Amino acid sequence: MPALVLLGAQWGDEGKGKATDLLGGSVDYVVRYQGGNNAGHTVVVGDQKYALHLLPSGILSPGCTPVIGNGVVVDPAVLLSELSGLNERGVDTSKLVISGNAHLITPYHQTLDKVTERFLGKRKIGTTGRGIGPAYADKINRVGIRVQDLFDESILRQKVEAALHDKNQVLIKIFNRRAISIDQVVEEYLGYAEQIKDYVADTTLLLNTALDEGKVVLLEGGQGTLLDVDHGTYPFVTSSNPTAGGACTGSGIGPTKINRVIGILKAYTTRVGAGPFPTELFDADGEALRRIGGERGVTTGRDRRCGWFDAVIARYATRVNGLTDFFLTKLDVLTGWEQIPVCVAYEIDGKRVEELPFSQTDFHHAKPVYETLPGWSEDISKAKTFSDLPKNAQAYVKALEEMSGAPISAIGVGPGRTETIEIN
Ligand code: 2SA
Ligand code: GDP
Ligand code: MG
Repeated sequence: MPALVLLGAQWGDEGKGKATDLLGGSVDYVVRYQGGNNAGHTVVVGDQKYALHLLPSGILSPGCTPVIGNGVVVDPAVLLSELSGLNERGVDTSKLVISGNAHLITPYHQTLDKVTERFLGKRKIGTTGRGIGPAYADKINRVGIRVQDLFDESILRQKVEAALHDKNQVLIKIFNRRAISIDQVVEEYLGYAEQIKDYVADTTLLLNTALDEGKVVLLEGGQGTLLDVDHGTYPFVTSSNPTAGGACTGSGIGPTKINRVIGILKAYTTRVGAGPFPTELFDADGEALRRIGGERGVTTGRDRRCGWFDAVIARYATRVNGLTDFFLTKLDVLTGWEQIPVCVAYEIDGKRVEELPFSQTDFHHAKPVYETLPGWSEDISKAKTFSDLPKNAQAYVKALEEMSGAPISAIGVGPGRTETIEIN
């Protein structure tokens, strides 16, 4: 059996955690391939709710091996506290495997993330402040520190020295901050080495060997398509590739091994952080979506911006990821609206546009063109099959499927594992 990818089709928080957990019972490995502890993936198992930031959601499926791939940036302090938090709740985390090639987030990355945002003022990205951007910048700049560097003190020291050479100048001269002590960073990070060494392996070899043996590997994305550094609403993006291509580079699994790419798609749209969002609502409907959908950042606690479903974005996600199918989530949240507007195209400078504009300026000026679909008032949270849904809810799903360009293979009607309608 080959590998499959599960990723966010919008601006993140579509319900990837729940979807991954749902598939966790039928796959052998769950791999995070990008991002870091900026992610917040919620999994609800019975009456227990878990918020995972860095660990793959598959950690909650006993038969599954969770893997942190080479494309992830790892904050070791967060890693250890997330592990001990799960252990205290009785979750076995001993099978976790971490790539030796994954890069480390250090305290100076967090400092730089925060001071840069402050410096940008009104133009800020609205990052999670976890040091994600600066850690990826160091990776690309070839002054990053990798997990494997923790196990050689002399190399670790040389790399921290190289990384801090310029940064301390920037901190002192531009941001008026104190210099960061090389000794302190080295000492702190050597302290993590002993605690994480048993988890570290060559994950690319491990995963490809598993695939050769017929095992199933699920690649779990963080954030979402429109937050991709190449394909998203740059510069209002994260600093990695949540899109399907990132699943290959961030895991070392070749594209020929992947036969399914699932886009997780919320029945409406949300975004956290700054940047364009054509269907954003600033009225009572937006407030109601936020309240009913519980739209609050899992990592930072920020209110998420809310708006109607945007089919232009969904079509774009189908295209840039080569999606095979969608999981539609949070349909239950729309229960009670008499009419539900859906954005089918944009109007830009008086012209109707069907595809996502490639120009940032055009996207900022895009006004949604809505079609209105009839809503439903019946409680759908107990629906088990598609035909259990009220006719108008069925029509809403079918309309979204048609507009989005890939079949919908599952529908979420509540946060719990069992609150899902599987189609086929
Ligand atoms: P960063 O920290 O450099 O990755 O921020 C850059 C942009 O990416 C957005 N981003 C996210 N958007 C949605 N969900 C994310 N995870 C958390 C959650 C977010 C939270 O699950 O709720 O708690 O605030 C996530 N992570 C990064 C971010 O808002 C910036 O727009
Ligand atoms: P992720 O980052 O994509 O994993 O999503 P988040 O966990 O940040 O946000 C999704 C939220 O929606 C979480 O609170 C989930 O428990 C919840 N959720 C997921 N699917 C559904 C659904 O079908 N219905 C409802 N009501 N909630 C859902
Ligand atoms: Mg999230």
